[in-house]
Amino acid sequence: MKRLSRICFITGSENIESAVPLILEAGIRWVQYREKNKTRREMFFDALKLREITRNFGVCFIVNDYADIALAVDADGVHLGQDDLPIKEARRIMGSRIIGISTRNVQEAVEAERDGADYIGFGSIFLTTTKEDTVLQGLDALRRIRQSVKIPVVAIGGINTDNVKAVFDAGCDGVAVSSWLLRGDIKENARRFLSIIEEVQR
Ligand code: TZP
Ligand code: MG
Repeated sequence: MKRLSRICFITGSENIESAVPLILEAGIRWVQYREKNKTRREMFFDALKLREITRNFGVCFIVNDYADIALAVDADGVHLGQDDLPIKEARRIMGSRIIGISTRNVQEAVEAERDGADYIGFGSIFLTTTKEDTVLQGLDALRRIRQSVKIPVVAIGGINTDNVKAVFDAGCDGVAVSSWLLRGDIKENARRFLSIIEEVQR
């Protein structure tokens, strides 16, 4: 099993190039490039820059939605949604790179594991404004997902330094965070997250 970090930073739509180095300087070792409003070509160039930055820090870099862009920039993997390329097809072109997939219920989680996903994303755990078409799942649903699969479960949606302990206590292997890391002092936010996660894991 490829080893995943406990926290993934999901890029926001602004300040990508300035935010990511701060996040990485603070010690976060996993970045997902997520963009919903740009052209595929613009995304390719963003991803290329982020690949360079993440490579310089020696950290994991995943591209959301698009396996072609992930491969074109030599990313470590791709994160798929339920409407993206099926996992089995993605596996054929991604080889041993990481494939993650967003899931919304036990059935999707079990299918993802059966089809060879390396990890599943599950959310939204809490209220979030980052994604509009998301279902509020809560911690009990996260516990049920945890019990339904063996592959790592990465919780997402509305996670902050006040609730992250409860999320790990519900059994997830990692968390994916965007908006909370990006408001105010990015580096300090990332440090706070990491120190709480370290405490929780002890
Ligand atoms: N799915 C649910 S929330 C989210 C995705 C991809 C983005 C991250 O959410 P947040 O609340 O900004 O950390
Ligand atoms: Mg997607």
